[in-house]
Amino acid sequence: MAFDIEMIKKVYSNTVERVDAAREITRKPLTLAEKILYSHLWNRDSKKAFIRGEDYVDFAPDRIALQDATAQMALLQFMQAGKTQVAVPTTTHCDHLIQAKDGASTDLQSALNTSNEVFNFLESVSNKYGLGFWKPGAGIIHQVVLENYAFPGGMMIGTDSHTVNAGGLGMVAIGVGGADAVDVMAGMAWELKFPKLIGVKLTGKLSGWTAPKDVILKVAEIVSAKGGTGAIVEYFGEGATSMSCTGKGTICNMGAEIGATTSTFGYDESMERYLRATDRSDVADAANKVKDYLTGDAEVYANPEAYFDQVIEINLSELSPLLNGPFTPDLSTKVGADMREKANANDWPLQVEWGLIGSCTNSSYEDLSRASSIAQQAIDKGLKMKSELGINPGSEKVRYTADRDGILGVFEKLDAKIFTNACGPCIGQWARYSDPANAPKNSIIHSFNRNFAKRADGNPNTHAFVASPEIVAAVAIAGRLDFNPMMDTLINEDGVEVMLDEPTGWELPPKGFEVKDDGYLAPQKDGSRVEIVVNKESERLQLLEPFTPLGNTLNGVKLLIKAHGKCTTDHISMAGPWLRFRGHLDNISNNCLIGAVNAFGMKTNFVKNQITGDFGGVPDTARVYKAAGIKTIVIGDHNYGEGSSREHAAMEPRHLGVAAVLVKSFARIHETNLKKQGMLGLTFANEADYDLIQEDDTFNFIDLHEFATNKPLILEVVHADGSKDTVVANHTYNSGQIEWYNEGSALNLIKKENA
Ligand code: MIC
Ligand code: SF4
Repeated sequence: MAFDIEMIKKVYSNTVERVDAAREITRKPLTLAEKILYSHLWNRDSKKAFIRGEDYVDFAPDRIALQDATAQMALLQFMQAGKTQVAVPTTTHCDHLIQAKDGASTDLQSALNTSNEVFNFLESVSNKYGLGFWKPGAGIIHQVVLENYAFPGGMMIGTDSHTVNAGGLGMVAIGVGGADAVDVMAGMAWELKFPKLIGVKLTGKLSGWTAPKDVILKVAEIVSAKGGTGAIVEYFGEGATSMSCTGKGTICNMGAEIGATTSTFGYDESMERYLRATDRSDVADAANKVKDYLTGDAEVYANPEAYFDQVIEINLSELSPLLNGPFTPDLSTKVGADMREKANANDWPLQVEWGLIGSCTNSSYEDLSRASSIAQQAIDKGLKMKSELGINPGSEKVRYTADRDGILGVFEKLDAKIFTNACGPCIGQWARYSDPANAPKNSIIHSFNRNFAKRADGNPNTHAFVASPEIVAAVAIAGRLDFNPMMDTLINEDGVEVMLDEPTGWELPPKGFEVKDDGYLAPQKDGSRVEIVVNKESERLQLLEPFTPLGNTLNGVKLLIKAHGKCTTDHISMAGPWLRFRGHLDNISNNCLIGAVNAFGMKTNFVKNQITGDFGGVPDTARVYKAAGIKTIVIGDHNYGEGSSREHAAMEPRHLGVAAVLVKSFARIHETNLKKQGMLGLTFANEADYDLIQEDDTFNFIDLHEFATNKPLILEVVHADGSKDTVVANHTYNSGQIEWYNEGSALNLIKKENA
């Protein structure tokens, strides 16, 4: 069985008891987010009312999900923790390591050929330690989780930033680094700073061309890519209940793009319908019995300003379809004339080469059916597609059902490529060019979530715009970025002017979901005899060596790179072709920070080696320092480490001898990842000090021997001419996290405690 109803019933009986208790402790009505948080406290007897944005709190999540690209490192760490079974239900999903090239039938086979070693490793580790395993081709982690495991009022963590997608089914689902997941798999608590709360009141109703995607594209415009940092976003109001469950999933999914800890919606009829359609009537029945506990209190929604830290109101009836991009998901433009103007002013190519529909963000049955209603019109109205079209369904269940119902057939008639049920073009696994670095400037439009430079196809000149699946279909038909389907006409093959009608579709398949083989493998009851083999010669997998503590005297630390501007996890540890090394720390370290722009010279992967005076790539230079026993520091701008949960972005610098990362501000998951690996993640107390840092600087940590909570660290920065500056560096380490630093990593501490 894919889910455990008894476990869910237990969660619900806890919820009732603990929510009532929390109301007394906090002496106020509760938001949904608070209900879920308070009912998942590790310490069941806690009587504390937590301070949002301040208190570190231990939680007990109900589930864990891992995906192939992050699971390798997570499981390599778990194998060191000395446990025989995972303590909490966990699943592994194979979705990232599959290229999109010619279409599912050949692409899946070639992924199996090239990555078999890794898939076998993940399968045998899952089997040994009691994790459920979803085979390559079964689907994208977040869609599979929504269909099988997510449940209203539950708490889960996942080693992927879009774990938040499960908020669409009323969960608090949070993306974490692998080391966090290891804690929970090993039976320990999971720690999070008690989040702030943002309420989004949705009034009105979506209609015509607007879709749930436009809601989150609008929210991103309002709050920006870091506006949700440290907060849970809770959606409510008539507009919320009027949307489908999977539409809510889309909105929560892209909460990662505003840096939110997670997003969620209260339990409602759309969720009930979705649970019943996905074979989980027993979960719906159980949820119905405790309905009031699975949504925010009425007083909260009636007077949100009194209970949320920030309130945003969006009238869905006034929303218009948006395109966000290029290069950042929070740059919003209305379809049509506004886009034409902006594109012309910024020299964005108006011609659109590709439209891509799918990914974990927008690949529900509803998404595919609405997009196909537009595609069907191209056929009916004699329009020739001006852009190419690609589809990556989110799961085998959706794919099989959409195929049965003729939805995929519509796309196929338009020569669309149906890629594997996997991430593919969303994560640089799109074999679009033979030489992406020298590929031409172009525009594409997709229904995914991220559009950082090089993200989809490795081409720095690809301008990617994010939109709803129905807008992607329309723009792909027109082939123009500035097409406004609500106003513009198109000329068909017979020279006749035609217009596209509004999209129509099905929230859920009228004939129900169906699937032949969903791709799930249950683990053995007793995995003790399962052997895990990691070949010493392997270039894909490498057993981990514990990191050595950095110690309390750090002097003579050299600047490795001062990153200029946006530095996401894609800049720090690129995906695409590098995904193949996710289980081999030394090999993947060769991509360390190669996408970051060096503030000196404004080039990528070109930094000064202070020992030799030569210039070279970041990883090579770091290796020279490491060999010489010299520690290094990375300097960064705002929202450093935004994007992915990949802990490689912390482990690689750690492996290459970086001791500290000092930035204007961090994205949450990345900051935790640095702490977990026993490094210093610091922020400038005075942001302007960023400008003091010179290319030849050396850093001395004056008072690291007094490293303590709530006490900034003082750094002496010695410039090449001998002059000095003092920089005050803030940090958010609590005493447990300082211990991780002292031990060399959180894992070292677990091992010590288990020894
Ligand atoms: C992504 O969307 O960037 C990824 C790839 O899914 C990552 C995880 C990873 O880097 O493996 C994420 O979002 O956390
Ligand atoms: Fe996969 Fe893209 Fe979703 Fe990440 S965002 S899980 S790469 S589909």
